[in-house]
Parts: sequence; structure tokens; C-alpha cells
Amino acid sequence: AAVDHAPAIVIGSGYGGAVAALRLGQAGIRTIVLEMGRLWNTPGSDGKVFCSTAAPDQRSMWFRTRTEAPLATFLWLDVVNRDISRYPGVLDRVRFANMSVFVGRGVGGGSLVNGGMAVTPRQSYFAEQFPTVDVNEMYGTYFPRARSVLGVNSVDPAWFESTEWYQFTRVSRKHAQNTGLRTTFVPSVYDFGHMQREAAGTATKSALAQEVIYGNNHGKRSLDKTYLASALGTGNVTIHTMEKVRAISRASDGTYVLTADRIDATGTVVETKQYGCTYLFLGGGSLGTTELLVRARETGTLPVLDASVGSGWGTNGNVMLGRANHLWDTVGANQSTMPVMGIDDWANTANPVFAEIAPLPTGLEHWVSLYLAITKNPQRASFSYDSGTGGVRLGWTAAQSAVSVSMAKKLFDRINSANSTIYRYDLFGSSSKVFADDFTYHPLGGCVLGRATDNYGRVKGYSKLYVTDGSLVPGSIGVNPFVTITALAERTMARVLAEDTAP
Ligand code: FAE
Repeated sequence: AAVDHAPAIVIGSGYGGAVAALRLGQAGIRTIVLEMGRLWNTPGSDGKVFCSTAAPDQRSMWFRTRTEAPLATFLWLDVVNRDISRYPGVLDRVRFANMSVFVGRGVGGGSLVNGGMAVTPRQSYFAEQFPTVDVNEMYGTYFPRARSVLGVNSVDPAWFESTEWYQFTRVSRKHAQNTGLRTTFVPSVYDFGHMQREAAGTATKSALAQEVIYGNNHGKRSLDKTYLASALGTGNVTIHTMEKVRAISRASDGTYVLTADRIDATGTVVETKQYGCTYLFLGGGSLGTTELLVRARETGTLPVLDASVGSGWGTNGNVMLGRANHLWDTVGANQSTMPVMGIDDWANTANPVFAEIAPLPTGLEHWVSLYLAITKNPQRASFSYDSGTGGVRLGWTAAQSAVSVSMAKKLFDRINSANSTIYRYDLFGSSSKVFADDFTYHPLGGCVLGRATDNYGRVKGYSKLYVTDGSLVPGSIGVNPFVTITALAERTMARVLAEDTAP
């Protein structure tokens, strides 16, 4: 097959990939980005690019015949999921033995499907997780740089206090306050000016029309509108969509050789392509990058990769749960899909939890307070190569999830007791599950900074090979992770462009 050469190739177009692409393009380095998902810019027959959570169709999920939303049921009825036709939809649920991982597919990666919460971690916890990183430089330079390019903004507190769209948040805040707990506003990449216009009826509704995990048609500053738009604007960056990198090897001259399968809308491989590059940046996310490197080490195409590649993986302690409110504590039929507040009990060293107050927008009053708890679960797991399938297995156990549950339960038992409320049993399947501990939105680790790589994301054992995504984060960061991933990628790119790419 013909080999397509570029000085630099970036695998994946999520946060890590998008930062690499922009900074390479600005440095005048011709760069190809390879993304397995599609470009989300073409309206379907309904005139919309994305479908809403209320009426999911083929655009919702990555090659599924039925949607697999995190909330399985409502009042034990399977009303949430729908039959769909197989298509390269925007949300994927990657299932391992005891843990499934939600990820975005398309130009923009997770930014297309996520809740937009743009949270900078506490400096002390960042320093605990990244003992070799200069925190002053991170908090003085790279976090502000990341927030600025991502377009982070905050809800207007006065509007927040008065709008029906955040009544669900105010009810949860009251219950936290009744428990003596601290709440904090969380910033977002959703444009709150647009959201206020949605509420006023002067802009097309998106966050106020149940759009989020299957994409937002308006309002959200996803990466295709920020980093990737600027990257393309340099004139040096090209994005190839629907191309999944399968193998990485090294030619005798030290350049990298990639094998990528190009798929069509049915998922059929229509072409297998070869690429060559001098500099290779891995931005396939915690799952994508780790799988590629574990496979490369175990099949012998990159045999001297460090033994730690594939390890140090965690769920960021994610647990989802719902509480049942008293009849007088209505949460509102109208709920914005973009969370803006968290219950911050991380300083409680006996049981650190940061719980996002999550929406459950159904258009009906349901008295549910929903949360995504981020717990300080110290459990980590490793990926191993499965030579039968060519994929990877994840060694995460149910007992490791139980650690997150017990931490979330301690916090929410206190909230229930202070408010004389109980949990909801009808949200996560027919077994009356209270704590959804079998999925995560925050896969982190696999190629941890300073272990599988040097202190800047340079992969050990191979020069000009870099990791820029969530696989660098050692399994936990205590808040929603994309600001951290973006800032770390900015730090890697600043160093690499200063030291490695000079002629
Ligand atoms: P990611 O964004 O996953 O990008 C990886 C890209 O690489 C994807 O586009 C893949 O399709 C592509 N790819 C993978 N393997 C290959 C391959 N072999 N060949 C070609 N392409 C490939 O990685 N985080 C927050 O901070 N705040 C939130 O509010 C939030 N809410 C979330 C809600 C949901 C439903 C989900 C799923 C996630 C949420 N997250 C949130 C997590 C956040 O989106 C995630 O940490 C980042 O997207 C990870 O960024 P990466 O660059 O590591």
C-alpha cells in the first residue's frame, strides 16, 4: 500500500490530540490527525446534526442496535433506551468485564458528548498525583492557557438563583447545606450567554432541550469549535476521519509507520492505509492510546516499551446515584443538561468525595436528585493483551468498584439522614440498584506520566513518540478531568516544540 508521509501525525482528536494539532500547526509543522469517528457538521433529515437524549436515533451511539444510556430505567420501566440502526454514532460504551467506559467518537472526541464541566483540580491534590510536575508552572501558565482556549465561562449567579432550569440544583444545594456540606459553582465550556437566550426564547434550545450525551446542536464550545478550528486555521493541519489506527511500528530510519483501517458508515473496512511520520503524538484517550501501546509492546512492533504501559488505570472514583425528594421539594420539569454545581467534601480526609449535581431532564416532575460522585478511590487496574481478539482486557474487579460505592454511600447517607430522604431504586436497572458503579465517564491512566513516559509525556524507550491525553493521569484527579488533560498537553507541547523539533 502507498505510504502517506507527514512530519507529524496525531492519533485521535479529543483534548490531548487537539492541543497537539494546534501547537504543531502553529509551529509550522505539517500534521495529519487520524480520527476513527466522523466529523459532526452535517444535518440529518431532521435538520439537526445531533439527536437529543429524549429521541435517540442512529446518530446516538457507535455501531449499536440499541442505545446504552447510563440511566437504564426510570420507575423500573425501560423507557430510556431505544432500538437504533448501526451507524458511527457519537457516544461509545466500551464494555470490559466489570466496568464499562463511556467515550466520545468523532472530531472533538469526548468534548462532543460530555457535560462541559471545566474544573481545575485542587492544587494540593494535583501535586499529590503529579509529584514530579512543577505546580507553579501548571497553575500559573498551563491551566490558565487551557481554560482560555477552551472558552471556559461561569453561570451568572443571579440568573442561576432565579431560573426554573436550575431548580434541581438549588434543591440539591439546600439538602447539602442542611447536612453542613459545602457546595461550589463549577465553570463550563457551555456558553451561558447562549443558555440565557435559550431560556428567554431568543435562541434555539440545546442544553434546555435535553441535548448532551449524544451531542449539543448549539451553545457548547466543543473542540471542533476551539482548538481544532484554530488548528485547521494554521493551514498546516489535516484531519482524516473514519480512520482507526490499528498498529504502530518503527522503520529502520527511526520514523514511525502506522496501519489504519478506513471504515464506512456501516463499519465495513473499505481501505487499509499506511502512514509514515517523524513525530507521533498519541491522543486516542486513556483506552485508545493504552490499547495501541499495549498491543505494540506485546506483538513486538515496539518491543522496548516500558513494563508500566497498560497499568495505573482508574475510574476517577465515579459513582452515579439518585435520591428521592419529598413531594414539596420539586426539582422541576425543566432542567438544563449542563451541571453548574458540586458538593465539595474533598477536604474530609476520612472520606473525600466531590459530587456533581447532575440533571435528569425528562420534561416531567420526578422528584429525583441525581449525582455523579467523584470519590478518592485508590484502586488501580491494568490492561493486558488478548492475542485471540487483538484487543485488550481490563483487570478491574467489582470489589474495586465497591470501594467507590462505600465512599459515595457515606456522604449520601449523611445527606439522606439530615433531610429524612431515601435513595431512588428505579434508575439503574431491574435489580433495584442504587449506586451505578459499573460505568465511568472518566477513564484515566494506562500510560502514566513519569512512569510509562518521562516527566513530559515522551514515551520511554522511543524518541519522538509522545502521549498527550488522559492516559497520563494516574487514575484519579478528584474533579472532572478535561481541563487537567488539556493543561498537561499544553505543557508537553511547549516542552517538545522547544526541545525536540528544532531543526
Ligand atoms: P478523548 O476525548 O476520548 O479523545 C480520544 C479520541 O481518539 C476520540 O475521538 C476517539 O474516537 C479517538 N481514537 C481512539 N482510538 C483511536 C484510534 N486507534 N485511531 C483513531 N482514533 C482513535 O480523549 N470531563 C470533564 O472534564 N467534564 C465533564 O463535564 C465531563 N462529562 C463527561 C460526560 C460524558 C458522557 C463522558 C463520556 C465524558 C465526560 N467527561 C467529562 C470526560 C472527558 O470527556 C474525557 O476525560 C476527555 O474527553 C478525555 O480526553 P482525551 O483527550 O484523553
